[in-house]
Amino acid sequence: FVLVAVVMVATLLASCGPKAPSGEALVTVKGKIGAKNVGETYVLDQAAFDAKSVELTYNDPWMGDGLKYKGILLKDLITLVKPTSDVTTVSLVAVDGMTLDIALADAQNYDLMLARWVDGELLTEENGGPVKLAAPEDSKDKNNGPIKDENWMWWIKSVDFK
Ligand SMILES: Nc1nc2c(c(=O)[nH]1)N[C@H]1C(S)=C(S)[C@@H](COP(=O)(O)O)O[C@H]1N2
Ligand SMILES: [Mo]
Repeated sequence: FVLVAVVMVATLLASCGPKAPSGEALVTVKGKIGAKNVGETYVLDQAAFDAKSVELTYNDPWMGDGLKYKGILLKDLITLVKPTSDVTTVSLVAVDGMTLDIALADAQNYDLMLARWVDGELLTEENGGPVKLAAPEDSKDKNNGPIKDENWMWWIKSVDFK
């Protein structure tokens, strides 16, 4: 009982306490990024996703066609963090070690999304969350684009401009 009481009081205190200045990092952006106010790394937390996300419809090769994914477009992230002029590659890294290199030009030309929601629900670990890659039809290799079905990368933890 004492343990339960201590946990309850601690939970209550934590919920009343001051909010941390920045939430837990969902995705860390790093590498050669140039925006003066950004610094060496740029953290995308839930507040960033709330503020910068757009919703678009994608045909997901694994979860089905016509799904509304909402998240931050890589092209918008590029505008935000301003990679230096020698950057050629946007490298996505997942918690399981999977890495996907995307040409910077492709990231600028297609609506590639760091997706946080599907059909209005936060992504779960089971369906690739907290953040996964969503790719539009015109970027798919069957339409001569750069993205293969297996490039729909789950559990993205960082974006590295190289
Ligand atoms: N992070 C991460 N994303 C990934 C993969 C992976 O191994 N790690 N595999 C890809 C492949 S090859 C497939 S087939 C799909 C579906 O994965 P599943 O077979 O586990 O459902 O996820 C893709 N995204
Ligand atoms: Mo696969």
